[in-house]
Amino acid sequence: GTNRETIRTGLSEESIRAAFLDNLFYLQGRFPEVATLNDQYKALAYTVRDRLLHRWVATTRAYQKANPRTVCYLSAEYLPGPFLGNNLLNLGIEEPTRRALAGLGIELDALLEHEEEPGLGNGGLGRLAACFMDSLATLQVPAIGYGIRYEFGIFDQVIRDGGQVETTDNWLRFGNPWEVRRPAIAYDVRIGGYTEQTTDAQGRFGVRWVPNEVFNGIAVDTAILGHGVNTVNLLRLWTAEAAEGFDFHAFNRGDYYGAVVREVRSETISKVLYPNDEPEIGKRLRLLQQYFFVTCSLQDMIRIHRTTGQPLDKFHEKFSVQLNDTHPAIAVAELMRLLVDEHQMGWDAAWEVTRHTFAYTNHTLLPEALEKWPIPLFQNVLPRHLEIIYEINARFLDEVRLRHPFDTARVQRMSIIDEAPPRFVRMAHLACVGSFAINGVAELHSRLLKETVLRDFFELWPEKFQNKTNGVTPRRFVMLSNPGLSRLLTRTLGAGWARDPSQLRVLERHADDAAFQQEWREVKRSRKEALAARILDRCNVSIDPDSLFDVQAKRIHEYKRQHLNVLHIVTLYNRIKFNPGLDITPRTFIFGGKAAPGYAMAKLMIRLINAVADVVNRDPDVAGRLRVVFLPNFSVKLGHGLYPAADLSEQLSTAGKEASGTGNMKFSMNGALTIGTLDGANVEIREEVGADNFFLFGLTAEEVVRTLAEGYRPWDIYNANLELKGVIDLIASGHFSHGDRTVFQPLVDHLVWHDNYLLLADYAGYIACQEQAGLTYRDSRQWTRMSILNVARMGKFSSDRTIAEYCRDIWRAEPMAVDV
Ligand code: DL6
Repeated sequence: GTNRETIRTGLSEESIRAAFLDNLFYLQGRFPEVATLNDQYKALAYTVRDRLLHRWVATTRAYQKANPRTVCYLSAEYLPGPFLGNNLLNLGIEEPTRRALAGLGIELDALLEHEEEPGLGNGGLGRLAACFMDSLATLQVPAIGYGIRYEFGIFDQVIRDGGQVETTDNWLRFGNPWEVRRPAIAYDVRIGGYTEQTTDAQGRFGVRWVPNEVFNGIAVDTAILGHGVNTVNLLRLWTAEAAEGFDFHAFNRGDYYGAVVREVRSETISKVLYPNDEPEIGKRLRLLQQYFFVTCSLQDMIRIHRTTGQPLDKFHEKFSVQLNDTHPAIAVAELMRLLVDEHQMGWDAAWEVTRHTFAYTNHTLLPEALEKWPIPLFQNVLPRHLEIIYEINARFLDEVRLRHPFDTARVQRMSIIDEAPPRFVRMAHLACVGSFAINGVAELHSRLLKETVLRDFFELWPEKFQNKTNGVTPRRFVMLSNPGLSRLLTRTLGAGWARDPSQLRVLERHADDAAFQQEWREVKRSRKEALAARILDRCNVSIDPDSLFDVQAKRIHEYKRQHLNVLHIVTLYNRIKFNPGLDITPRTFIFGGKAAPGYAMAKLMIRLINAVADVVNRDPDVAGRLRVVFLPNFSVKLGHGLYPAADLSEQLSTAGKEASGTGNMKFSMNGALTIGTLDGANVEIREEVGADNFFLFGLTAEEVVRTLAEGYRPWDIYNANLELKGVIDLIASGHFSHGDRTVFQPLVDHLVWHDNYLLLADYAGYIACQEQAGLTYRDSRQWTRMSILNVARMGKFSSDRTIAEYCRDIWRAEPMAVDV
């Protein structure tokens, strides 16, 4: 007896099984005997989505009624990871679902494994946006995440002959059961053309923008359910389409083909994610993408605001809009345009609304990563916005001059326009001028922002500057990825820790308890075995679960220094070769991460890792002591298996370069110890877990600056440290490249002559610290104690804490419970 109601919403095993069969039959025209794995996956996904929609409608109704203040997160990237497992977890129906499927002879884990995740981001910035969406819903804060529905996300990485090869990520190939397309929610997006002065009937001047292209942005929605609550917030991603009937000129001339080609062009806007974690200087399509999703999102907010019956000069009371880095910073000019040109608001009133609407998060100090657009390109794509930016800038620079008379250098430095030919629009400056709050993503980063890249702005508006240390969601990164640890935590502490991770502190009492330690090690051991099985399957390398799993997983970048890790591996290799009986802690080094396709040095680093792996893994002299694995195509999903299995987490960035890091948090929350520099959030992690439970090495950010200023000479270090010299010479000799001395020469030359990221300066300290870590690992009681204390003290790094701070200090947003 399963009625319609329970088929759509029921949470019992029987309802879920009936719903699954119903969806298999009516949505896909399949029955169990012929259903493929993908059919089964989709039938289950739709079953879960029905249960989300139920809560989604309830949430929308509640928001419509109460008209709460709403957070809008504007981000060009989201990396949500697979949805199925997370939604089952947040609905609390994993067990009945498992049983419902088992009754049909289907294994839930096979369906979970089948899901292809949306790789709509490059790394930390996109994953942070996804953690924030999870926490906003869990904290029951009304919020919308706006972004781009890229048809092709981050490329798939294949390792061929030791090097990275990119293949297209076709994540929509088998359809995406989680999204709901909303053809009725569509907005015009104009591009190019020119502007002209207008006069209305009352004789008032205005500006008309005559574009030379118009296309549409269509909303595609995904429900984001909080954990253990009914709140479902919206992730609204825009997809581009040809505007119906726009190209009537072509049609009138009978140019059917031309019109269709235009359609192809407009759809390329949301076609592919730029795979670089640094800006694409001068890439017209990238600017189009940014403007495209920003204008659709702001038009959508204005539409929503108007349904409340409130006037537009109260827009900033309804919405708080967070700019996730400068990618959406054009929003400052676009909101001005919408208010002034389209809604006839006066400039001053519009500016009051605009500067109270936006807040800006900076995610990098790297000067090469600060976005700027050449004026000729900008003018060509967004002529009206350039005029608006000039006006904003003129008024802003008057304010600077008033405050600092005669300081023309300062005016030039702060201008939104960089006057160096061909002249550029500086997006970070636009974001600072148009925002009421500016924040960095870890204490150190926020301090350095104020002292370096945004110093002038800090001097002008100190009250705007804040810090919001990043966090990660313990639902996905502990409960979902590490069910064994979660069960142990819940058995020991009760179930409250995932929502209130300060409760984890109680674990400190068990840190020395032998029986508890034993259970702790068994959990870690089982995750290491699972990872070993996956690595055998994927990479055909067998690894020993008793060895120390030493893991570095993140984008490949010189500043993140994966090659410093390699120098350590080769150091150990040399030590064993010179001293075959050497008694060292057996280690398995595991790497994961993608390199930007155009970043030659990063690709060479991947080549080096694989080359060293090849030689080390084949050398019987080091067998049983050293293993090296490069896990291809790192993703959120692979992370689920990696964080819980790690013993040691490598966080090696040159101090002052990593804004925060969030992988560092995921590892430590799963009981890995960190070896790291005083950089980004490492500083705060060490503060929380205690200096005794963290392997620290390396120069401080201040020492890095001083060392470089004093005329750094890596060549001298190379010559002074015989062991280091031996390592570098071995790489240069062709030992890892079949005798070819040219392959790694650019990397080696760079290290001994330039070494901008100070690997050689930090080498000796790193090696000594690694030795300490290796020795500590042998004392399994000591290691386990440190591991327990890490987990016990990582509560601060839940993204719930981060979001609560944003709500309190920036967004002035409050929770609102939803009933179903
Ligand atoms: O804030 C999230 C994440 C930080 O944890 C990383 O340290 C930082 O490198 C990353 N920043 C970027 C830069 N993108 N841009 N622009 O991805 O942000």
